[in-house]
Amino acid sequence: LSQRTQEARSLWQRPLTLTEKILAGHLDARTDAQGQPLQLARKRSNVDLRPDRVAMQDATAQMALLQFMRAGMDAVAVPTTVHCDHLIRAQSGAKDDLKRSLQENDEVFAFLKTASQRYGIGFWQPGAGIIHQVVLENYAFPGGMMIGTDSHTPNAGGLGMVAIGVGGADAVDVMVGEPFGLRWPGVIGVKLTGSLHGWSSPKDVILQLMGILTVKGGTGHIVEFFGPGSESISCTGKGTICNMGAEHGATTSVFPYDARMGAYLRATGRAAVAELADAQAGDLRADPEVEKNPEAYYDRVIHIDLSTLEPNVVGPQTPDLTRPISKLRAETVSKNYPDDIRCALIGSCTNSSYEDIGRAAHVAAQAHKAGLRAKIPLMVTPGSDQIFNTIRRDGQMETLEAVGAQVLANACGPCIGQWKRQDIKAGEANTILTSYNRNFPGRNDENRTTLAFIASPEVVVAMAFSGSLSFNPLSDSLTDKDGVAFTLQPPQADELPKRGFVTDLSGLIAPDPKGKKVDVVISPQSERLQALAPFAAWDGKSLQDMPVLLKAQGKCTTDHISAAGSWLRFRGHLQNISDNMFLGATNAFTGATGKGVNVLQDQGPQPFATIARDYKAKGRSWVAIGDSNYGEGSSREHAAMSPRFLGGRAVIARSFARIHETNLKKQGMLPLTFADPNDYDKVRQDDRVSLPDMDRIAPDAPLTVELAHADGSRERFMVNHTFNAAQLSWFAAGSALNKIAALQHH
Ligand code: MIC
Ligand code: SF4
Repeated sequence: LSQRTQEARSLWQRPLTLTEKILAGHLDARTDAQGQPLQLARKRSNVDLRPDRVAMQDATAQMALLQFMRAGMDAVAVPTTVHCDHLIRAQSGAKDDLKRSLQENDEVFAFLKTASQRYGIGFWQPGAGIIHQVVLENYAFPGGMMIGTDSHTPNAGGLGMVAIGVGGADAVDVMVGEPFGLRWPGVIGVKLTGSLHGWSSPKDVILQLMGILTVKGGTGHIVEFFGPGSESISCTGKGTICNMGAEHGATTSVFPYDARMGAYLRATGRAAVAELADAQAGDLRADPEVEKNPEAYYDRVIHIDLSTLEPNVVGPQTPDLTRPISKLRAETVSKNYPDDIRCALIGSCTNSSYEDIGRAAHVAAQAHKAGLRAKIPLMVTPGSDQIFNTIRRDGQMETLEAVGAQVLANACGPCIGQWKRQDIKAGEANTILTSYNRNFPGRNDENRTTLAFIASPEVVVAMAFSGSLSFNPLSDSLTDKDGVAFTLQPPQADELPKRGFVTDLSGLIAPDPKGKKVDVVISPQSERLQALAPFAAWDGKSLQDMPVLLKAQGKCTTDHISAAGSWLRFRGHLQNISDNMFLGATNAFTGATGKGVNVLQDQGPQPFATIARDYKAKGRSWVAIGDSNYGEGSSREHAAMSPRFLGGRAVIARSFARIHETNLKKQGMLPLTFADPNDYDKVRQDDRVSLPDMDRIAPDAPLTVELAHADGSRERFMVNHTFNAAQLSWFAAGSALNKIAALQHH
C-alpha cells in the first residue's frame, strides 16, 4: 500500500485523499494502452480495479452464480463468500422462523451451498448472520477493497475499506478473474468536529447527511470522512454511517483508520491486522495537506459538528425526509401522519452492533425499572451469531425481552419485506418506526400505505414505551407503574464486550480453494431456479418503432421495478420473477400503480409484465421512460434482467442511480438520459420510439430519439449515454455475460 500510494503521489504530483490511495492501490494497471502513466479525471475516466474480495447474499447470489456457471470455470479467482440472510422470514421468533425458512427455501439453500462448495466459495449458512455484519466481523480490513452484490456493502467502510455494492454481473467479472470496471469517482469530504454525546448516535450523523445530500447527492462520488470528530465514533458506528450511505447514492463511503478500528480488529480476533494497520496509519488516511485545506482536494466539503447534532428521524417513504426529533411533533400534526406507532423494529445490517443493542437495552432497562413494558410490538434483529450469543451472555437480550421485545433470526426479515405481519389489514394507513435504512412504500410489510420512519435504535426503543410519533424522549416524560412521571436518561453502553465476543464460526462452511467435486443441482421442474439462456446478440441495426411500455412518474426505485418481499422466492428464476416487473411504478399517463395500456391492442389497464409478454410474443421491442434517479436503491439485477428478458431495449430517464445503470448495460439494455430533462414531457402514451442513429453508437456521442406520435406528427430530441467501448461490446454481444462466456470457451 505504501509503495503504491507513493507511486500515485508522484504520478499525480499532489497530495492524495484516502479514497485515491485505496483505489490507486487496487488499479489493474498504472499505465494506459500506450504505456503512458495513467491520467485520471474524476467522474469521467473509467478504470479497471482488482478488488480483494467478493461477498454475495442469498437473494442476489442465485442469479450471480447462475451467470458464473455459464463461464465454465473450476473455481472463483478471488476469495468469495455467500451469506444466507435475505430469505429468512420473520413471523414468530428466531427459532421457529429459521426452521420454517429452511424448509421453505431448502432447494435454494442447497443450490447455493453446493455451488459454493463446487467453486471454492465460503458459505455462511442460514441464520449465521446478515452479510454486512459478518463481513465486518471477519473479512473487512483497512486499506482493502471489495465488491458485494448488495447495495449496503459500503458498511465495511467503517473498517476503512472501499467496499462497493454491485450487481451480480459485476461480481461475475471479478470471480472469473477479470477486473472490475468503475467510473473514477469524485470525492465528497465530510469533516466531523466535536464529539457525539447524550442521545446522539452515529445513526444521526447519516440521517443528517441524508437531509443534506438527498437520495441522489452522493451519486458518482465516494464520501470520505475526516476531521477530529471521527475518532469519537466507534468502528461499528462508522459502519452504520457508511452502510446507510447507500441511500444518498454514493459509490461508497469510507473512514480513515484510527484507534477505534484497531480496537474492533483486536476484539474480533484480528490483532495482526491491527498491528499492520497501526504501522501504516499514515497511508490509511488522507494526506495532511488534504485535511488542512480540504476545499482544494474534495469536490465538495460538508461539515457536521457532532457536539450540536440532535437525534434525527427520517421518513416516511423516503430516507432523505429528515428533521431533528424536536420538530417531529409539529410535523406529525401538520402532515397528518398517524400518531400511533404500530410497531417498533431495531437491528438489521445497519444497526445491530454490540454498542447499538447495548444502548437500546440501556433505555429498556430504565423503563423496566419503572415497571413498564413496550406499548407496541418491539422486534429485534441481531446482525450475526456472534452478536446474538454475546448479547445473550451479557444480559442485553434478557433486558429487551423483559420489556416485551421479540428476538428474530439473525437475518434481514422485516427489513426486506419478509415480515408476515398480521396486525393490520391491507391498505390500512399506519405508522411504524425502525432503525433500518430504507423506507420505500411497501418495503417492510408489502403494504404501500404503511408509513415507515427511521431513527437510531435507542430512539426507536424509547418511543416504543409511549407508542406515539409525537413523543420526544429527550424532553417528554413517561409515567411509571405508580403514576409518577419520569424522563429517560441518555443511553450509555460499552462499544465492545468487556469479556470479548462469543466467537461463533459454526455457521461457516469454509471454502476449498480448488473447488470440490460436487454436483450442483437445478431441477428443470423448479419454480425457484432456472438455468439461464443467453440473451440474443444485437443485429447492429438501428432500433425502430418501439412502443412505450411504461412512463414512470416520480420515484422509481428498484423496489418499484422488481419488488422484494414475497417475490424473493423467485430470485433464481428469471421467468417467474419477471411477473413482478414495474408493479410498484407510477404510470405517468394515468397515475395508476403497476398498470398500463397495451397500445398494440388498445387494451388496458393491465399489469406491465402482461403487456410486455404480448409485445415480446409479437416480436416488438419496447422502451421504458424514467424520471430522475431511476433505479435508486437495491443492487438487484433482476430490475434490469426482467425488462431485458421481456423485450425491453432502452430506458430513457432524467438520471440513473449508479448500480442500476451498470446493471442495465451488463444485461444488454441501453440506459439513456434526456439531454434536456424537459423532453421527458414530450413522450406520449401511444408514441412509437426510434433510435435512428443507433447503428453508429459510439462513446461520448449523443444519440437521436425520434417520437412518432399517433396524430402523425414527429418530434426529435437528443439523449446521452455513458457507454465506453468495452461496454458497447456487451450491448453488441447481447449481454456482458455472453462476452465472458465466449472468452472462457476459447
Ligand atoms: C436491500 O436492502 O434492498 C437489499 C434487499 O439488501 C438489496 C439486495 C437485494 O435486492 O437482494 C440491496 O440493497 O442491494
Ligand atoms: Fe438485509 Fe435490510 Fe441490510 Fe438489505 S438493508 S442487507 S435487506 S438487513
